[in-house]
Amino acid sequence: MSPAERLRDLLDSRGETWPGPIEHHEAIGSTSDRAKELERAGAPEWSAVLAERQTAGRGRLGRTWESPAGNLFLSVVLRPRLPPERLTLLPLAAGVAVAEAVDEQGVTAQLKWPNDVLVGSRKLGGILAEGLSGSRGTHAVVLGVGVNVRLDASRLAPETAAGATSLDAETGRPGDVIAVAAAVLARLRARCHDLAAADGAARTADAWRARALPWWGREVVAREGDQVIRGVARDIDARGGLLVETAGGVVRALLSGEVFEVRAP
Ligand code: BT5
Repeated sequence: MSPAERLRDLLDSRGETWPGPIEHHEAIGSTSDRAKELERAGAPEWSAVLAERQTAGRGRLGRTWESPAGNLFLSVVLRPRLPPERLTLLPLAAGVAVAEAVDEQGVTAQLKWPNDVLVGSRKLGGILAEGLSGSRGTHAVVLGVGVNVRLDASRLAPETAAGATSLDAETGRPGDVIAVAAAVLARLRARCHDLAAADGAARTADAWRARALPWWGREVVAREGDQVIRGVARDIDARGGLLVETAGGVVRALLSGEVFEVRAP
């Protein structure tokens, strides 16, 4: 049975018959680049691309996602029919889905705004949400998910390895990439469905908060574009923006960028 067939079978047995085509590649540049190509060619929503390894895996802001074999590299074409203020919650919903999928493997992950999936202070996975003006006149999003499943840390740059973890390192068991893919896809559909519900924004924000690093009230440095903002992390807002209270009590809502905790020396 091919990996794509096995993935479909696993989804079927979860009662989650997959509505789109699933492509599997032994090696590819980036599953998200391939998913964008498919989107442009008019591929249906929920088209999924899976690869055993990537040769040009991408993180956010031009960074690299190191992608040796044995790990999950998955991208999905979405055409969410959501108002703009709710669309910004999609990466957070995806983070919740990945954390839930990882839970199934017996690993408790925490989410760091906007898109890191961490165990302790180490990165288990990441999410890359890229918006496109869709080929069908709608807005499309390609959601890329990377999760370290069976990670040979010697295949990573030393500075990446120092901050990375994997399911096998956390559980002491060799992980099954296709089973993790099935869990991520099933959870992702459920979370996207939830996000579209009447109270979806609040539900998604609550689900994200429940799995977020407990940073609230702590001092952070955030970066949004060229701007550096120092303050106290307060919460996320209804759009998934990070609320940082700066000097003088002014609360800023960041919609993109990244944030670091300022640790006492
Ligand atoms: C992310 O970026 O965390 C989003 C990663 C998304 C990867 C998926 S894989 C499938 C799909 N196809 C793609 O081409 N991409 C998506 P960011 O927040 O920018 O984090 C990148 C940083 O994480 C790097 O600068 C490294 O420090 C670190 N890093 C890189 N590879 C890693 C790995 N395998 N495990 C843990 N950390 C890693």
